[in-house]
Amino acid sequence: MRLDYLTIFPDYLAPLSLSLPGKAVAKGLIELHVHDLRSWAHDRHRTVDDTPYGGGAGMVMKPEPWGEALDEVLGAGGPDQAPATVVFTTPSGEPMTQALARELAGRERLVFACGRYEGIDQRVLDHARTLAEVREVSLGDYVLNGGEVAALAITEAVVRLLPGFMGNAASLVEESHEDGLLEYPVYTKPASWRGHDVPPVLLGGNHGAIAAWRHDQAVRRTAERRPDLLHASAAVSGEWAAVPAVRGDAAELLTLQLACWVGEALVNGDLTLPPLQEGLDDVTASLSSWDTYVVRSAGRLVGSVRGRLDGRTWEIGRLMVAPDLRGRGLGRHLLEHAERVAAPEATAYRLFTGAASTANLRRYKRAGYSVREVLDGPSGPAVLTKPRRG
Ligand code: 6GU
Repeated sequence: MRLDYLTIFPDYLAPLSLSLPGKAVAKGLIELHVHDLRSWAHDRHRTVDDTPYGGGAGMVMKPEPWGEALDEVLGAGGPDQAPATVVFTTPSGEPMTQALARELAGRERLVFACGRYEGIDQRVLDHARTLAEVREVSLGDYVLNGGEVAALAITEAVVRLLPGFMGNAASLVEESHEDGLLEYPVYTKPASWRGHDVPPVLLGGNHGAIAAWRHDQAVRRTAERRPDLLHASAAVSGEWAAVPAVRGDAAELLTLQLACWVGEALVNGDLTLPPLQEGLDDVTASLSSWDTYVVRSAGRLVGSVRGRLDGRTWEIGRLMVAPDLRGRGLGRHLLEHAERVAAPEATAYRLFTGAASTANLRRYKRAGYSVREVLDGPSGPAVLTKPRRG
């Protein structure tokens, strides 16, 4: 693997030749190249930044040095080089995770572009996308002065996963982490230290009991420190807040949609229902033509509904609740929310459900809807309406 770094502080990356990446270089697993971005700035002061168009605080990194640097570094491997992935380190990137480390560990070339100031001119990223795969990556929800520390951290997470670096031990350790849970506390000798004792269960040889204790500790820690990692069904609060959906919700919306409509398809004997035919692009596009709302519980998207005006009727659709969280009032809550946010011109609500979806029909009737007609179609969708009051 070849790793390149573009930065205005090459010294900041000196630790790369120490410790872990240094060891990987010595083993011949990786090749490191640190570049000073200013060597592609040609004015007397080797300027790399300028004031932002449109005004605002701070400085923006100019496109020209970045453009030349990327052209040169990406071409450095010769004509039959492996394709590179360019990692722009930025607080507005996707979060760095173990999964992303694993993904990057599979690349043959990584180029780290370390941003400074208020960011890099957007056209640099647009240009880079014409040359290579581009990832914008953040270490977390806090702001550093520049992306160099992030590039170091990402490098360390990636390099330790390279085959041959730590033998198989590393991957085995990774695999044995209980998925999605924080690590349990660990102890070594002595069994008693300054009045603190090692939990007795660890001193006995009962491996089943030890595994159970560790699992319990991992769950407790996760619930305490990272409730967002726990499965929603283990942490459901009953306090639902429907908020407008954003593009980043689309993948989870599609997953929930598929989970919900497979059941509908089976009940109605129709696997051609539109919600089962859609892909990520369709769901993303729908966010522009509908007012879509989502409910999250402990970070997980567990419910959604959408509405839009058709004449003077507020059409409500895609009312969905995660299958494992039904029967807790979330569906009713979402329906009431969809009615509450109807456009002011609306004089009635309308929704559709499969003619054979008796549970849905019962629920909608209880909420004040009546069946207007049953349409022609494999699932004979029923059209229900309800007048708007007040
Ligand atoms: Cl990658 N860069 C900067 N400047 N700040 C950050 C970050 C990256 N990740 C979290 N904060």
